[in-house]
Amino acid sequence: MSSETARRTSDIPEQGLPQNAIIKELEAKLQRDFTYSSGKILCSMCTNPHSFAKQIYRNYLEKNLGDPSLFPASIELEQETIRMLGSLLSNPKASGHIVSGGTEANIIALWAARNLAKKERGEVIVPVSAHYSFDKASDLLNLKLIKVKLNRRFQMDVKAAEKAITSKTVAIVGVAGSTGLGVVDSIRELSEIASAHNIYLHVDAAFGGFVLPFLKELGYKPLDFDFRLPGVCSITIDPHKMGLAPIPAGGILFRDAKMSEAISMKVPYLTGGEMKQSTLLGTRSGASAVAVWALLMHLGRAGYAAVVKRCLGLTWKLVEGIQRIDGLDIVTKPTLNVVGVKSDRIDVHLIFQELRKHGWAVSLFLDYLRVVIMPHTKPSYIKRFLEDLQRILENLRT
Ligand code: 0PR
Repeated sequence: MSSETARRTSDIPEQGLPQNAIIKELEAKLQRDFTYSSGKILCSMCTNPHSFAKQIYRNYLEKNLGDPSLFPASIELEQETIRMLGSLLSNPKASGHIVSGGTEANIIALWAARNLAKKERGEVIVPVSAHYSFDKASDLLNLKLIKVKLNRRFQMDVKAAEKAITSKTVAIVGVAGSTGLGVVDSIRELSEIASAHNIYLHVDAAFGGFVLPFLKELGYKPLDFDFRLPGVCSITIDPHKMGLAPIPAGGILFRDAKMSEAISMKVPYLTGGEMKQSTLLGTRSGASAVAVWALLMHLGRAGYAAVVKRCLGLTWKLVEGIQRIDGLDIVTKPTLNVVGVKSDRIDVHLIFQELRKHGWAVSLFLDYLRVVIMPHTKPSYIKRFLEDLQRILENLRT
């Protein structure tokens, strides 16, 4: 037995090991993980970050946005990044932060909405398709989630949402790119309702935020979802999903700074004197924000549009392929690069298990499989996936 295998995994070595030995051990230990480059990951809303963003991220690992007095230039870059994201979402004056991800962004949005509303035992109206980060947020913030059914197109039922409004409502949440099917709720109608009742509207575009702004120029039907709609108060948009940035990088944008003021805390003792913080985390990655800034500058709008064009093109190839396989169909026509796959003949759990045996990672929802076509997906992977699916279906049918 080698000394490595003899070591208990709970032991910190008494004497440090040479770096090469550790690197070798890590390579061996991490081999079981999936890799984006294998082409087998079809379930993730994250991707292999852009190489330039990785390089920039590595260069600035020591930056801490939690201490603006030490890193004022990094904070300035974070704020420039927010303004660029704001202009992508039709409001260059938006305020906000690069945060750890969609979960933190959604928590921050509801935190602000709750504080602004100043209501006892507040309620938040969400579609049943909302990401589970809203369950976390409601638990943390002592808010009750009112889950509203979907219409036939898997969008939040707007009439049901309006009916759910009470004197306790502190916010309505619309999803622009749902986790399961990539569906975009009718944010325009939600905006009208929210404005009419003077209620905070948050849009979760964690996934759709880097896709929807490009639909029009790519010849797809554009969908309103952003600050152009007057009722929209805040938007989650995640650079570490379709933004190609290294994890962790989420984004929370508020229509104006007054909204985020509702959650700002005074931090009196830092080097630069009294500071205000309006994020959940204290110490937080400056490298993340700088990498997003650098990537926005490097890819530009055209670069992101090209990424979206490729993903959507491949999505449609996948859809055509799925529809050609006897026994399979799509759940709904995709708006974004997310496809729900269902079967009226074979239990999707069985298909999921067979795909897993073939090394494919897709997501298993209650009665459908989710495939996400991210920038790491190549046409050859889709071709192989469809071939395997076809064979799996044939075998399961016999
Ligand atoms: N909002 C929406 C609409 C989401 O889909 C997600 C995550 C979040 C918020 C939360 O974002 P964070 O995970 O950044 O906090 N959606 C993915 C999902 O649940 C997250 C994911 C990503 C899961 C990669 C698996 C994976 O491999 O499917």
